[in-house]
Amino acid sequence: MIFTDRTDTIAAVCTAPGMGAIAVIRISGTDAFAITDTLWRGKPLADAPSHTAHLGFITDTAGNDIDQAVATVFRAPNSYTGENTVELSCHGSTYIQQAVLNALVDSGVRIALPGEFSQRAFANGKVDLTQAEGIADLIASRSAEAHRLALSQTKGAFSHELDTLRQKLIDLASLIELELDFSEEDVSFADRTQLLELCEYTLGKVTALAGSYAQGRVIRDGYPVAIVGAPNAGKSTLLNTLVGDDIAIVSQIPGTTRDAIQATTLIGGSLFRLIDTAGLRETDDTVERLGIGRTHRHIEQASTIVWLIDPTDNPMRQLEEAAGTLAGAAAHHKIIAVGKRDLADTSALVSHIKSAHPEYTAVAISSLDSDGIEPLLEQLRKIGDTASTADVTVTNARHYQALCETRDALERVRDGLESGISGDFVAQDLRQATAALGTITGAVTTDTLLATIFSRFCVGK
Ligand SMILES: Nc1nc2c(ncn2[C@@H]2O[C@H](COP(=O)(O)OP(=O)(O)OP(=O)(O)O)[C@@H](O)[C@H]2O)c(=O)[nH]1
Ligand SMILES: [Mg+2]
Repeated sequence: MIFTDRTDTIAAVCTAPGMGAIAVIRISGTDAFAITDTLWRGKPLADAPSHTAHLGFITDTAGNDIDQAVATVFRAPNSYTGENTVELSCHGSTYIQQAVLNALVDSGVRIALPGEFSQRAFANGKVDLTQAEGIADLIASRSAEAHRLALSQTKGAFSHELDTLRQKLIDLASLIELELDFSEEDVSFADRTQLLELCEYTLGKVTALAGSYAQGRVIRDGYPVAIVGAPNAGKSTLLNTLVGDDIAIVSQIPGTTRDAIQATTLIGGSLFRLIDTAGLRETDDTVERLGIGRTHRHIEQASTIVWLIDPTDNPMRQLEEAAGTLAGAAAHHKIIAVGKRDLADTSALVSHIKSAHPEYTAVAISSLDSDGIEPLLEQLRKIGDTASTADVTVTNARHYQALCETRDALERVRDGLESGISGDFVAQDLRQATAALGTITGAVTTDTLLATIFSRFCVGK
């Protein structure tokens, strides 16, 4: 899907699908005022100054009133898209929304494709690609941190950082190209040590940005927390209590959970991706063994492991297994939670874990209510608080990929400069680095790339 026609006038419902108190329909394009006026019973919008709101009636093409509405007028270029725009706030019945859209289509507008308003904003120079993507991320943000990063991206913090880097690469390239132009005269304009320094500096910045993606992805998708332990330890009950919903099946039968069950929840303003797993034990059951295999994968991959111990069923044996497996796990945070504290005195066990295994955090909980899991929540909040405070953290897979391409090309430039290879080759790698970096903000772009990016946006944005 490639949007090549930018001359027509488009419209879409911008508010969430379904019924609401108010629905907003956005109309954007050169003829936005003229077309809406044919359906507008009120002061002509074509004469209205920009950024003014007007009460009137929206009608069908036969002149029958559909709804009383407020029309907000934005005149090009001072609108989101950079085009003439009307935002109709009408009552949010699904019937009204559809009737207004139908009337608009009958009067000559086209229904906007997903992301088409944002694509027009980009084409008209209102935002660059990272800012447009930041707007989509802002709409999708589910935690305070994801919201903060998306907002900073819409304000242009990331674009600014990239533009500075790109300018450095262009400076570097022009020095090398100058040297190439005069190579026959055996003149060396570019001091290779200076070039190398500039290259190392940019490479360091690009590598750090690419490196921030691991954290950025976690912020966007949630901190992965694997809840593991013996069958019947209470893992699924813990997941349900943490999420505040009855997501996983709970029963007294050991081996109830077969497959990993994931749910996201906000804890202390941070998003967590909780993974309830199949209980660890020796078994001949084929399906259960497959589930246990998945548990081991989650133990390897999760950044946080909560190992739940049932104090009523030989806890020392469970602790031995927990300590052995956790020792080999790469997770940053390893928590041993003694569960069912409402059923047993857990204080001696917790003290023992703290002294025998100071490398792990030990807590005692009961999953019967949210008060009982407070000691675990406190630990998870601390993990959320360690989140990046940097304004520029890469959260988008496309940006990460482009940064990796830039980094790889720059590494070739550095190696080339160090080994003193011909400027032609260095210049070629440098051009690649600059082009890859340029795709992030949209300084270098293709129709296919744009179509891929904007088609992922929601309708009406
Ligand atoms: N009293 C009490 N009972 C609990 C607690 N947590 C879980 N249980 C009970 O322990 C039993 C097993 O709970 P589950 O949550 O299904 O245990 P699980 O670890 O998911 O078990 P598998 O899926 O078989 O690995 C159920 O009867 C729960 O009601 C708790 O904190 N206190
Ligand atoms: Mg379970």
